[in-house]
Amino acid sequence: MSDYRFLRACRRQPVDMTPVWLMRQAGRYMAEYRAVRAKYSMLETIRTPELACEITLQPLRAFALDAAIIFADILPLLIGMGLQLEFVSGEGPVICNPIASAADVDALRTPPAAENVPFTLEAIRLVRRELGGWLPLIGFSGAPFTLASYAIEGGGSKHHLKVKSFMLNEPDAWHRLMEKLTQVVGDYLVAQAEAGAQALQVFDSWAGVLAPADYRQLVLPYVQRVIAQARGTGVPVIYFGIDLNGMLGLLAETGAEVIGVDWRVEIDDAWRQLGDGVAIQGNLDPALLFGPWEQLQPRVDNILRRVAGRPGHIFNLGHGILPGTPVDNVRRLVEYVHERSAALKESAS
Ligand code: 1CP
Repeated sequence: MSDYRFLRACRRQPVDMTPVWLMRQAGRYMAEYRAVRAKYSMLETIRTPELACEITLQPLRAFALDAAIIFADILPLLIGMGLQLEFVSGEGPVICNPIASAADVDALRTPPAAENVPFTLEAIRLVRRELGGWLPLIGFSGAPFTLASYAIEGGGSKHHLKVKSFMLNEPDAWHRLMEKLTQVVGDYLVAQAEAGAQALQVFDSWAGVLAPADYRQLVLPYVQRVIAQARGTGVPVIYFGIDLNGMLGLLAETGAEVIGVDWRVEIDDAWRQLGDGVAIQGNLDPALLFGPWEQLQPRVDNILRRVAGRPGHIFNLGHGILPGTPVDNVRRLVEYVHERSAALKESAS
């Protein structure tokens, strides 16, 4: 049995205090990160295991976090499949040759992770060596739908109209695309666990743009397959998306041990809908970190009060930490979640 607070919470075992980590905890809000990125491009930092390792460790040195997450991105996986990805500064990711037809789907390759993204697997091995027994390491992948969305839209999107049109107009090609992504994502998750990742998070950031019936029919079966494959390695799996609060009952069917929730739902309400079979991660609005501590603290208390010490809560934000987030609030948040949750447990026993 693991002694790491984070892994115990994933398995809904009791903990001494609530574990906390932050999605995108390595990133532009940290001066240390900006210093590395001033010298190397996004893809260079991801493709150089020593740099990815260094960036992974930066937030752990600065804050009392309970887990590391490997520094990488969900999108480089698409490069080996045949898509030309660039990170354009100030604009985000861009794919120069997005998928527009069934023939484009059929031309996609499905290389194994060891060939496609060996640098991230090596970075995982490096980080594990550096961490020793200090903290557990989370690996991650984009989920098939969210990757399909980038592959078809060619970047971020407001209405996700191209991906939705493709689903409707090319139903056979849609399933072939999801099959290919499922194969690549499943293999990537397993390879990360084999390289040393002790938990795996599946980011389905944009699945919430779909109606529940479409999610169930066109997306959920693929999510279930990648999660079953990942869980076959024995490590806990976290499934995360935003705007999924209208389909929490369905998320309990993904097979993930932990479900990540955004901030548009009260955490106890979300947990009631998810049921007793899963742990929960979230759900602080990342924008709250821009306010004064006096505003932030009662909102953190609200989450802890609603969880009421129930085993299986991992404190996190409801989406990634935003560039410009005041570092002092991050430090204070992490310390406060530990102190307050420990005190609540003390007074309850
Ligand atoms: O330095 C920079 O300006 C690059 C910003 C950046 C960073 C720090 C990007 C570009 N990716 C990352 C790293 C990253 N991406 C991590 C690192 C590990 C960590 O510390 O948490 C992770 C987990 C991701 C995952 C990711 N990338 C997601 C899923 C999570 C989410 O926020 O929903 C998504 C959607 C992406 C795509 C992506 N990559 C980068 C940006 C700016 C985006 C989002 C673009 C969009 O809004 O469509």
